[in-house]
Amino acid sequence: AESRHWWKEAVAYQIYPRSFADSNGDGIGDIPGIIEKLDHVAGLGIDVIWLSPHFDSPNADNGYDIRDYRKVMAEFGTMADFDRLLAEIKKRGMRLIIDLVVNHTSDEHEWFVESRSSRDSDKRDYYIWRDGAKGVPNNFVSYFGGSAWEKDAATGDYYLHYFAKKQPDLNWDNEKVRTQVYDLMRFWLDKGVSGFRMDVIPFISKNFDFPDLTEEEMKDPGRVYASGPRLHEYLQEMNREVLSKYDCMTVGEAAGVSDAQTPLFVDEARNELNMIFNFAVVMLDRDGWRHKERKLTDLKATFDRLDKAVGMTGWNTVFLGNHDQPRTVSHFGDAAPEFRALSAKALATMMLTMRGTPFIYQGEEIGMVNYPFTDLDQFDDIEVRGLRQDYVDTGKASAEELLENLNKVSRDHARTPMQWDASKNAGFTTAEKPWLAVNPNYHEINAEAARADDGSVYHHYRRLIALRHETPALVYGTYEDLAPDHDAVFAFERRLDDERLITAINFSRVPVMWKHDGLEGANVLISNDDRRGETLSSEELTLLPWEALVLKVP
Ligand code: TEU
Ligand code: CA
Repeated sequence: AESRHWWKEAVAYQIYPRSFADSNGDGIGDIPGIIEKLDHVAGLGIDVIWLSPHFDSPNADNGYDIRDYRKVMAEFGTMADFDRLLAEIKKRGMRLIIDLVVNHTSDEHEWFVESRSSRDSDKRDYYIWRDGAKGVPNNFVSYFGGSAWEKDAATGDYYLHYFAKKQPDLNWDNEKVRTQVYDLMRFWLDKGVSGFRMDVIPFISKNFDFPDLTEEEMKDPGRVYASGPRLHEYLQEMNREVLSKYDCMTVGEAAGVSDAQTPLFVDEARNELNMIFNFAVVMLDRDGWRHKERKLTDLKATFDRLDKAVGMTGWNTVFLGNHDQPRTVSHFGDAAPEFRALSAKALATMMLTMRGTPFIYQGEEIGMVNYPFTDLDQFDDIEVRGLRQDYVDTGKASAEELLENLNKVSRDHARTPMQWDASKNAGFTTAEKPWLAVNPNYHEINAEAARADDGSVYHHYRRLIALRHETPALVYGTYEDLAPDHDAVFAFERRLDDERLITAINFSRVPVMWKHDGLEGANVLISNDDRRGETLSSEELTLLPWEALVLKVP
């Protein structure tokens, strides 16, 4: 049988500190703000909080550009605040994992300041430099626009940055870099954090021949960036040197990782990571920054593929949103007023009964939706600046086309402030203006109202999490798609020994029928309508629009 671990049984909740809660009225979320709101999170039954970067940073990419790994971002508070946050999380029976961003640093990190200062610097080899006299080293592109190579004034040489210019890539082939990273990991683990979410971790090893991307590879450079020759050697070393010495959990953000590569990261026998975030599901309706239609059958096939990819000796995550994605209901459900709460609950039902550790993104538990952007200037994200330069400024796309697509795909949807109550700025801040505008729908959609209403999205999540905690089959059971070809129903079974549960969800606005041997006599454990406690009297099940049931098969 499969190995049992606390991190397989856990339900995680991601906090993006900048947008969570502002305690001192400067318009920016902070650590004391998070502490004030911990009961909201604990009340859901959450086991693990993943905190997006809280480190000292000039914020070129909202903290994913770290200047000092051992210092707390001034806007977020102090190390004493962090220690108090950790203690308050533990007091509530939860754990904390933090973001490990070590593919790159900020260009303001002291290592890079020294590295760029001269070719003879003893930190020169901490980053990836190429002779300026030879021209741009290759055609690698940056995720935030333009070339991945930047010519630096001090020496005239190029350095590599897969993300912004202000995020130079570290050279992991340099043993000193690895030693420094392992040290900083120990620093936080020794403080009592329970592990890491590892930012673009598959990108750390580089092929130093730097061949050009082919036209095909150019469509998804992440595939190449994630295929460096020494990647798994480094992950095994990291595990041996650090992770194996602690009772911790690790989740790698696996941009660019194929199904075939997945077990290399998460197969237990390899001692690398516990699980990865695979982007296949969230990217199904994307073609670069352009939005495209997605069919339910493709969504189901993708979940099935990912489950088979990890098999019974590896482990997966289940997530529909994070700080880089549009809001979950807008993305996978139906944000129209009559279906918003219903479809948010349907998605929660899917996520929390699936195989893999579920990650809920802040605001998802109250069914927050995308922000109605009307102008490109309303976006804050550095990614949008890159797209404007690469597409609008060059005439490759119109501003209207970019805006229309960003209204579906932009990362800023997830970054608008958390909606706490119906007071000004949704109770996020007492400042006149938060760092990013609050969604105008906060009078209706907010945490206070959700907690007060037993029929809310919040309480639906709470019930599902409780069910998952008391049902081993929902954690350790096998996963089987029962209706892969149905174009409106997602139905799957989780089975462990004699325990069988079936999730059935209608992904449409009209009633649908689904027939399956074994439904008769099944008991409704969870319903997003009012069928809890019902016993099905037939093998035929009619599901109302966006209806979602969890059934126990006798
Ligand atoms: O994201 C890396 C990544 O591959 C993406 O999801 C990326 O943000 C997206 O392709 C851009 O559209 C991680 C972080 O989650 C993200 O916030 C950072 O900007 C990025 O790394 C750089 O650290
Ligand atoms: Ca603040």
